[in-house]
Amino acid sequence: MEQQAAKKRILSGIQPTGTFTLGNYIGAVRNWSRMQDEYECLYMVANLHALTVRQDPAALRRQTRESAALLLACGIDPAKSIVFIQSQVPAHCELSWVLSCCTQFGELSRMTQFKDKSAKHPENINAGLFTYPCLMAADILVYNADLVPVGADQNQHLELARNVAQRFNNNYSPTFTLPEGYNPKTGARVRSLQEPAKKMSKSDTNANAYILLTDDADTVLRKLKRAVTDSEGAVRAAEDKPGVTNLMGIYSALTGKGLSAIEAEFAGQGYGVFKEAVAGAVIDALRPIQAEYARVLADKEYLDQVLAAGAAAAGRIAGRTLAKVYRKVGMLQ
Ligand code: ATP
Ligand code: LTN
Repeated sequence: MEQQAAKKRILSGIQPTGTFTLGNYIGAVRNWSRMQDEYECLYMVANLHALTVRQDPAALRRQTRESAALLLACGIDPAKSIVFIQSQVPAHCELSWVLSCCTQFGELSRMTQFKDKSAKHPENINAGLFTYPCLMAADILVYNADLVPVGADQNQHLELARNVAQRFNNNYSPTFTLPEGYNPKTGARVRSLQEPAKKMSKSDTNANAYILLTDDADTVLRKLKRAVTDSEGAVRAAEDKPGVTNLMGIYSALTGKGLSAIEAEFAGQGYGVFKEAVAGAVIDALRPIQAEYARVLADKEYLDQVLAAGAAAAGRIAGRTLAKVYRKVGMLQ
């Protein structure tokens, strides 16, 4: 019998810093569920990464469970993929230390997320925020992931993970797979509805800037009606029309229609009609997710069992890589 080629492996993660936004969904999570049949997938809730910004402990605990439930509601099937909580697999932190010793201060200083988040939280520029990419590299490399599906904002961190992996392989011996990023064709960077120069972010202080996966139909419509556009009044994608172009991107990602088809569809119509159509597409996409989310959250035992099995399965793979790394760098066995 012909031997079946091993499936390539995927690892990705999302922080439990709030309810997922439409940006998280279109840029990342939606693609995760689509990749489950073709790849061996591991998806985690990155609760250790969330600590880089001050969190309320009780809220963090709740949001961690809710994030896991949302992953399942977005179509991630624990029968196909390993779903787990980052802090429940200690090998991530252990490998992170080793990798941080293979990462240069200068490399970390160039990370735009570090610069953005330091500017946003000047009172709490902690060491974890700075070494965040080392932990993210450990998340990926501890599983020797081939592919990492993320939104475009994470590409710089991924590039750093590749560089660190390569450096480790050169300094010791071939150990880590060099991971490739995977961005969706549309929606890799969904923008804030209020400040389209910025990305849509679940921790934005202005609730009108994002659509949450749990927003009801009225809220979705209201937020889209308030979305910042421009005075031209034409549905047309252009660099100097970031607000309208962003809404077209959302509509395109959810309906599969191309940008020129969308321009044709709304030719001669104002933003009001267009925004209602975008709202309709968003509401249709969220309806099944919200129903499934309510169901999963209500079944505490099921979620606990999925997460326990996920942590055990992930821990087995991660433990093997860590043992190899410790041996190679000279830790006493
Ligand atoms: P925070 O506001 O706490 O920084 P976030 O909304 O940026 O959170 P993350 O948990 O950092 O979300 O990211 C989870 C995944 O969602 C990542 O793959 C990231 O690239 C993707 N993502 C986040 N925001 C967007 C966006 N606006 N457009 C497309 N993808 C996004
Ligand atoms: N840094 C990512 C979340 C994240 C991640 C990962 C993504 C943590 N570890 C490993 C992919 C692979 C973010 O979305 N901000």
